Amino acid sequence: MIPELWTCIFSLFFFYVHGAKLPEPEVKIEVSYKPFLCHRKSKYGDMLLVHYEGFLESNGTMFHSSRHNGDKNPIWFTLGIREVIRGWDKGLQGMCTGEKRKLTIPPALAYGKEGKGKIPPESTLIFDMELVEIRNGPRSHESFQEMDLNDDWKLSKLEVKEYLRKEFERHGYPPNDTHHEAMAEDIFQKEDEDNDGYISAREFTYKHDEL
Ligand SMILES: *[C@@H]1O[C@H](CO)[C@@H](O)[C@H](O)[C@H]1NC(C)=O
Ligand SMILES: *[C@@H]1O[C@H](CO)[C@@H](O)[C@H](O)[C@H]1NC(C)=O
Ligand SMILES: [Ca+2]
Ligand SMILES: [Ca+2]
Repeated sequence: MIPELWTCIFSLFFFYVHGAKLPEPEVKIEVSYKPFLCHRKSKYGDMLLVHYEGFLESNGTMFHSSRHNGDKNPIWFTLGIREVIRGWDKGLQGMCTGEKRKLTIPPALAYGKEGKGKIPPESTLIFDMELVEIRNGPRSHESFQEMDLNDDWKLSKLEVKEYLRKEFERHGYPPNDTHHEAMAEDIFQKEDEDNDGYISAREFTYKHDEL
């Protein structure tokens, strides 16, 4: 076959594959307050303490406020491991302590086709977020040695769960095995690339700034 024809087929192939691909949904981020001092910015794997108010974009109804609902305390979560909706994982990176952001999150990065509780299917959500505190999370570089209890330069699932348990206790949350198990599973799925049941120091370090 003539080479030009191959080139042509290839171009068409790429045109179709890439042209047909849906654009990755994005979070719209508006910074409403940026503190003057910023010692550290949030990154993948950090534990964040946030206050938030969530609204339906459709009619402005507030469906949750950490300041007014539940125990009225801000909440802790680990950034980037899908502990929360993907819109938070994407929209709360590079944020300073004390910073406030308004996030507009499309349904694909929130509760999607199913919705949840007061949130109808296919809802775009608006969150007013305030970052209260940043701590080293289970995946930050500084944590590796602390997590590696037997100093063999790799992390077992038990070591990761033990660390999560300690982190939760330190923040005044009751340890929750089910929750830690799920978080550890999630971490291993992403980090244990060669599936040997351990996260090596190399695996741990390399995937970091991917998001
Ligand atoms: C806003 O929309 C939600 C979901 O469709 C509905 O439950 C709620 O009653 C609406 N609120 C107002 C004030 O229209
Ligand atoms: C533990 O975590 C799971 C999953 O996150 C949750 O469903 C359950 O209610 C929690 N249990 C307690 C005692 O907090
Ligand atoms: Ca170890
Ligand atoms: Ca491994």
